Amino acid sequence: MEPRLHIIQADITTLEVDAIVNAGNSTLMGGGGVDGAIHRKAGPQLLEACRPLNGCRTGEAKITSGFNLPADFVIHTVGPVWYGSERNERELLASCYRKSLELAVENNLRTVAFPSISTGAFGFPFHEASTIAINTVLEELSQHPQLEQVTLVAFGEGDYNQLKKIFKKVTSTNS
Ligand code: AR6
Repeated sequence: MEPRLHIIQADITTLEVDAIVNAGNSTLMGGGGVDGAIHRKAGPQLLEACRPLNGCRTGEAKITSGFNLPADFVIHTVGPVWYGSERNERELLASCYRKSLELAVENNLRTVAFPSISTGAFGFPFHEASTIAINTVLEELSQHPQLEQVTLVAFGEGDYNQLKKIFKKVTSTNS
């Protein structure tokens, strides 16, 4: 078991961590879902901080301050839209988790929380996305001892129960 990987059910905008990850779109100019919730709570300064970033490619990540959020920073990433697995969606999703954590390490951040990237409006199947998220975070934790805690945040109870089950399965297969 990796004690630095946590799974919780929460509204990610309430978490007091060094950085929360936003599942945005390539404009980084806001949207619905978790993106909308993060911008609402952070306040309009977040949009102003995103503007000069000139968007973000799918699978990449960029960082801003967290403004009115309890989190110090927001790491903005863009998950792939699910087209049925033929457009490199799995690799792109893994890249979101990897690049976000690498950016956290570059900025000396130690605690990071992720929503379930791409599983809402972008339609990535939850089970598969969760398996990719867990495996990629475990790989990054093993490479970066300075990361103290990475939290995978499920929004609803159903997602939370599913995520916990997938976590148990993945970690029993890996060990
Ligand atoms: N806290 C934690 N998780 C949340 C929250 C929250 N407050 N709100 C939603 N989720 P989505 P995507 C979960 O659609 O699929 C936006 O318009 C939600 O239950 O937010 O990557 C962007 O601008 C789901 O499991 O992101 C993009 O255009 C997960 O967050 C597009 O949607 C992701 O759902 C990105 O789509």
